[in-house]
Amino acid sequence: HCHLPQSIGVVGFPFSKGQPRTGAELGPGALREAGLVSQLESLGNHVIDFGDVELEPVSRDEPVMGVKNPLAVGTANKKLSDAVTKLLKQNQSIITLGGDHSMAIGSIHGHAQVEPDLVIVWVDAHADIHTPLTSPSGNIHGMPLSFLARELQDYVPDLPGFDWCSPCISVHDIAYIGLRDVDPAERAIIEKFGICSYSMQEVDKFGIREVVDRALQQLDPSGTRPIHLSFDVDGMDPSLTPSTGTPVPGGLSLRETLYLAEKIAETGRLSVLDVAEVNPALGTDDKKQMTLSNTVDVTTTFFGRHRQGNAPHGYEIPRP
Ligand code: EXY
Ligand code: MN
Ligand code: MN
Ligand code: MN
Repeated sequence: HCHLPQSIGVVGFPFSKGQPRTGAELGPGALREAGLVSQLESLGNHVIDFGDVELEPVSRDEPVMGVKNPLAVGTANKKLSDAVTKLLKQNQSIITLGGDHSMAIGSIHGHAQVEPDLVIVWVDAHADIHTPLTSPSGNIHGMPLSFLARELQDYVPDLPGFDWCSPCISVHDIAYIGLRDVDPAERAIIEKFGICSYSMQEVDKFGIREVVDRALQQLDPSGTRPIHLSFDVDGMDPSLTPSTGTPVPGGLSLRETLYLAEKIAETGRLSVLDVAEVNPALGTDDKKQMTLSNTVDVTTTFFGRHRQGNAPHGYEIPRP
């Protein structure tokens, strides 16, 4: 089989206030510098880099109910949402380069304005579904799904900067893959609503092939709905992506992650890919390079790179 070349828009979201460590705002620049755009192009994709979402500093931003930087996170994500909505109308697919994982608020919201029928595959060590009231840390990167899911709105208070953020998905449109650090309240939310979850235990038990098949089948038996793939690099094992803010041992291997990416690419329905939580300021230079090269390899695999190799489109074997 082969992939039709895609038109892909790339947009950076240089933002890190959804969590306390500085450096995640450098993710988009570092991924570009690692050759992401040219590697996507070399697969035959038509790629346009739209640069970074322009973010303005926020002056007064006191915690609200323990939630940190609500105004900064809310206003930045409004801009990302508008950018994704606009760019998706001109491109088949969008890659959003984070930035911490609070970026999923804007990215999914913006995606849903164009594709209200989207499904979400959430690859992460964490469930990122705390409400502002259940979060142990107040860091919004652990909460994005609670702002987006209709079923959770009774549990989510109004926060400054979030007035634009109307819920746009159902909890039943989410499938997790790779979980291994889920807080008690998050587990209670997953169980209460029966959210589709494949933790590392299921990956061990069934294998990645069965996990990906089941997740896609449960989300969308018809196999027709657009896919939002929210890829937190801490879903992979920290031996592969060490430069990230909240590493958790025991993660997805490179082979498991590439298999997942190949299968998602094969659906032809990947509409938006988030690449979240790369923090080039963390770890030695070696660790940073490893994180970037593994992340670029996974990202290009979501857009047609195959481990079996890719023959150039229209290639003619040279004759003497
Ligand atoms: N569950 C923890 C919290 O809410 O503070 C840790 C969240 C980490 C979120 C990371 C990026 O996926
Ligand atoms: Mn995350
Ligand atoms: Mn995570
Ligand atoms: Mn393929």
